[in-house]
Amino acid sequence: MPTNLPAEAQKALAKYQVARTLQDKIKALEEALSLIPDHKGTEKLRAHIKRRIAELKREAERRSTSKSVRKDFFTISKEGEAQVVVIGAANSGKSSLLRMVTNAKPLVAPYQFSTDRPFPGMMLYEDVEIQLVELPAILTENLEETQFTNRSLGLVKNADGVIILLDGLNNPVQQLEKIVQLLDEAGISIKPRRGEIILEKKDSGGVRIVNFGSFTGTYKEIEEVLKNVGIRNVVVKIYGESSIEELEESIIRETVYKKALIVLNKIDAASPSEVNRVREVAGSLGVPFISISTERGEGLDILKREVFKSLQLIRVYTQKDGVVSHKPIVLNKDATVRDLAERIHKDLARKMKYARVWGKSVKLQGQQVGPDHILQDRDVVEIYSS
Ligand SMILES: Nc1nc2c(ncn2[C@@H]2O[C@H](COP(=O)(O)OP(=O)(O)OP(=O)(O)O)[C@@H](O)[C@H]2O)c(=O)[nH]1
Ligand SMILES: [Mg+2]
Repeated sequence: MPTNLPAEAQKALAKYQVARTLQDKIKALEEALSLIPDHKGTEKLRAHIKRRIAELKREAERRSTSKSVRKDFFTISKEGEAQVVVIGAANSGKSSLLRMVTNAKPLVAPYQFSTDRPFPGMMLYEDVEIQLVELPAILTENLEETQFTNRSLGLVKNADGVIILLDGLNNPVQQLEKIVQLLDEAGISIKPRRGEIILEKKDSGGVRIVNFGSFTGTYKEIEEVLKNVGIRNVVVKIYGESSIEELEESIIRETVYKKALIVLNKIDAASPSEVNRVREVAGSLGVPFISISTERGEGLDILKREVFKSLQLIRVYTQKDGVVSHKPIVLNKDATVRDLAERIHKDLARKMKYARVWGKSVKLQGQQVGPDHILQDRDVVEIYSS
């Protein structure tokens, strides 16, 4: 953020920090935008502000429509180990996909909006249950927004992962670009994040910086930027590889990062050169890409595996008196033996003395480990407690 912003613009950004309602936030940001001169040095900040305004306007719209619709229609409670939503343009084959890989039987039809409410189904990947939820189309066949766009995007925020399902017969590159833009305007990023700065505002204590990663600028710059927008008491937590850009982003926007998979459907009829172009765009976003045909059943096993992989989960099997459980306990990647013990029983983590582990995370099979030992997919663990 340029440190030499006009005083009036700084004031408007400070106003944004304390604004309570959506309308006040939009007003403050619009005011700031009109006061920030447009040149190279302010380009990124202006872009962040514009996106945040779009995001707030969407949120306002979503709130006004969801009042008139019965809420329970549009919420799906999570079941299984994770919830993955399937989004896309009308007729891209979302219902067809659910029919092929889950136990659900939504209506498949050649006309658009045949699905007009979220539709859940359970997918079994090996021994893990993952819930897939088809969301009503966020784009029409002409790639324009639909009556469902805002509400469907609202559900993406709450999910553990998202499948972007593209219709291979309907300008898939353009579809992908529009969907990424819609997500972005809803404050959702599917790009793997490089770094992140979290701001925890306080009532006193000044600016405190805690660095868990690396920062490409100076702490003085951070303090300057925060002062400019009227944030005086805050704990700044730096993760990963962060720069002033991540700081700006956290001041202006509240981006949520979602694990995503880009899936192109209808490869039985799509043009191979177009498939390759989508692959390239997905690659440039850093998001995994696969192509499938729900009609011919092609690529569906790969899809299941990639969904599981993208969620970054591990399965751990507990052993008791030499007997290994059939059902895994599913944990986040990098989970420790302590996390496993806590999941089994609150007291077990406290009472645990040591564990024995078989699998990829140990050199010696049956190795004795402590609570901080990091587990890997398919480990078998026996916990010994006092
Ligand atoms: N050629 C081809 N057609 C497909 C494939 N998958 C789905 N379709 C066709 O695409 C049309 C739409 O399929 P749906 O599964 O209903 O699509 P949807 O995304 O759920 O549509 P809405 O819920 O209306 O947004 C149907 O006519 C399907 O037969 C495929 O792999 N190849
Ligand atoms: Mg459908």
